[in-house]
Amino acid sequence: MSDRPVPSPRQLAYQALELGMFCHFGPNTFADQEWGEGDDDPAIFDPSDLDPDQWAKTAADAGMKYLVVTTKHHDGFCLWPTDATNYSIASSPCDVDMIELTAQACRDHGLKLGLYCSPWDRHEPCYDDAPAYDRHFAAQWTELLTRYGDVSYVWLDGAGSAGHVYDWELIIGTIREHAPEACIFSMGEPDVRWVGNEDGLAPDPCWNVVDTPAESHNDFFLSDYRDSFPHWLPAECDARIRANWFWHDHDLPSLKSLERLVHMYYNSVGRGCNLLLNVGPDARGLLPETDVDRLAELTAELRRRFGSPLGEATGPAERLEVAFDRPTPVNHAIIREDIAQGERVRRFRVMAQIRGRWEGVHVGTAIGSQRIVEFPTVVADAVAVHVDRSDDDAQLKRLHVFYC
Ligand code: FUL
Repeated sequence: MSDRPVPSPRQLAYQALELGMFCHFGPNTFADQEWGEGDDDPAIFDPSDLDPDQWAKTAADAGMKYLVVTTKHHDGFCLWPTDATNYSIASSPCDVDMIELTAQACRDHGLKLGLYCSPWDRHEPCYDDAPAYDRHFAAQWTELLTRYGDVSYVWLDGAGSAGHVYDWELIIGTIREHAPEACIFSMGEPDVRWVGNEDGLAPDPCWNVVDTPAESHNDFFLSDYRDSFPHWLPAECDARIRANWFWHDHDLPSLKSLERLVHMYYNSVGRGCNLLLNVGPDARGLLPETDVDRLAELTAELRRRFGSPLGEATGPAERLEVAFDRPTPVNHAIIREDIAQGERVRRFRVMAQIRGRWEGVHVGTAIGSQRIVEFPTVVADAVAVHVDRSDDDAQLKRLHVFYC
């Protein structure tokens, strides 16, 4: 038996989610900026029709399984009435608890809730007093993780924090104490790593096991974690439906095309990563109709491609085969490995049986939780996936075959 790392239960639960929605919303939305400096007047935060239910419904309709909302971006403005600072929604004309509304909307639409709370804080006067800020930030996480029911994901963004020393024992300890089942993104003692770009594109292969800290695109670790690589550390692809994270009334032309989004899906979810796609609520507090429509197009297209497999074979097995009762055009396969057993496949082949002869149509390395394989159309009697090389016995879970 190999002693390579395997996923924890919370990582397995996270990896099964595959597709999520990111919502960046805050004073930046009203100030036509991406990184507020922490001095925007709370009075500008004044959405006319704030409706997190519309965000959650849109996400659920798009087949997304989780929603991550900015509770505080780098500008330090808190979207919940925190006791830690006055610089919050409680000082704005919009006197509601936006995180409460979002948590309720997620429950209503069957989504897991993720909370983004920026470590870097450009407003908080104690930010430069590291121990004081550690206590402040930990207190904010205590509020976020005790007031809103289950939180499945804690999103720690490294931007702006270079050179700042955080007390990860305190911060991670606080998060684990209140939300032991939540995965943590990227910092401290991460369960999930950043893929390394914001384009929704994972490299090929994109292994789940990371051997060194340098491969994880992050420098902020608890020392025990840093000293105990390799880790099971799946990558998440965070990406934007437009050019920016926050809504701007002038960036509609940057709305990504259906083709771009499908390409993104193939190169993220199709490479075994979760895709966290940002759709920024506008100054009404609603996802723009244009963006909602584009997501609906994406959902319809993915359903058209992958909604009805031509055949299915299930494992556990080292080889899976789908046989047809007549020659059938095929050009895609979706292969899953049982990652609960770890990432064992090192090299695989997809074969098609054409007029009685087996021919290779694709070779690859990583399968992981899910691998979408596209190949030139062939008319086949059967399609099979073979594992050519693996650590221990490969455990293929499922093969689906399609003609798109
Ligand atoms: C980055 C941030 O600086 C962006 O504003 C955004 O929040 C993105 C998800 O992460 O690091």
